[in-house]
Amino acid sequence: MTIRSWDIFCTVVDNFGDIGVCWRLARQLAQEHGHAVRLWVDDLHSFARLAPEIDPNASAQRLSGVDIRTWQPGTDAPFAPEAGFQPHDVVVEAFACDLPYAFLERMATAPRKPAWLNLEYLSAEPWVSEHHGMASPHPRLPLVKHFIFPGFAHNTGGLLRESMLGAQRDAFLSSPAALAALWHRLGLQPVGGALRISVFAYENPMLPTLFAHWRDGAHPVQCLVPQGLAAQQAAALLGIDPTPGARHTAGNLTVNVVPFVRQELFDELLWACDVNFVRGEDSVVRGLWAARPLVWQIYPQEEQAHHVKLDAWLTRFARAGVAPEAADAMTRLCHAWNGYEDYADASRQVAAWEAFHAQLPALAKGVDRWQRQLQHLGDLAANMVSFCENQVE
Ligand code: TRH
Repeated sequence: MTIRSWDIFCTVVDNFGDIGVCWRLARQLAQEHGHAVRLWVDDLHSFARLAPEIDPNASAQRLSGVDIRTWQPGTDAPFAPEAGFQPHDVVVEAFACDLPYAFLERMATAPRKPAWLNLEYLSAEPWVSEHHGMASPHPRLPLVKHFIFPGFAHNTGGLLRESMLGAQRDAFLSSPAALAALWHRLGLQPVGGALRISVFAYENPMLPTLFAHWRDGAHPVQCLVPQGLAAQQAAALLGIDPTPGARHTAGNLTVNVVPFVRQELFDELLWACDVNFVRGEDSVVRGLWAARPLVWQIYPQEEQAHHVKLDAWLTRFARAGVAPEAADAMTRLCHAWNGYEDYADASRQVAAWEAFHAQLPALAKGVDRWQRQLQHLGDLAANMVSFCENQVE
């Protein structure tokens, strides 16, 4: 079927990953494919953190070529026929947020039934390839939903990646003025010769150990902590404010609390650092595209289900042609950072950092190699367009 327009429904469960992914997808479909995109969001306050132009009180607004509307899950009234709008060519329910029944009825009775996609959470697990594209008929209405699984392997939806991202990164890295502008925006002075580390994380029991080790270590470390959970933890530890501009220096460690910046600037922060601690679903992908050594704090799930996901991801990294010692160092530090039992002891945590630090050049090469391979999967937005064009009647 021919595709020209999209409805994307997003609910903000917690944090920024849901809206982060939906906003990226919506912008890309509008800007790179020229499609009409209507993005339905239930929490504009979270959204405004990533895109400060968003008016949190406006029920309809337009930004970056995307038509942004508010909705409340479970409320049918705004989607009744009297509301007067037709569903677009493709309807995406992001992360299994249930569509309002009134909207589903509109889809079922539309002159041309839309393609209906459920965009799933990201996982590197092998089963994802088998489930990507699966169809599920609605129990009552004449509609079929298809499941789109982003992923790190062929036969998945791939990963979101803007077509100009590589060129933007190269331009940024070759421009001292762009780098200086970033430091200015973040409100900090770079510490000469320091290993620059960004820490975007949930509260993490290993943080005090790392801080103490970096403070007493042989190499200067400048640690940039975006405002939020990790900054609150860092500030409480160091006796500073958890607000942007706060700074602490002790021994060889400097910690800067930096502002939570618009989504595009977050990429610049990752490009400008030597090591990036990332979290959740969207920033781990941005960390990969930054092609720097990265440490992933995966979103915690019940019964340690997230450990299986993390290990699947680490296995894929190890198979991407990276030096075995580097892959092993990455695994150790990710295990320690994600609270694996083997790393409960501070001395094992420090050893994991030291092993990672010793492998930084090999890790940089390995991540760069993997991210180049991952680009061959095509990007998720383009893959979703072609899925609808080729596989949905
Ligand atoms: O905020 P998160 O922890 O989101 C989580 C995860 O995605 C998790 O898988 C999901 O289940 C849960 O939400 C509901 O981490 P994530 O996914 O990296 O999202 C953060 C977003 O914030 C990402 O789009 C990058 C963006 N960001 C900025 O725009 N500016 C910033 O300064 C920072 C630090 C992040």
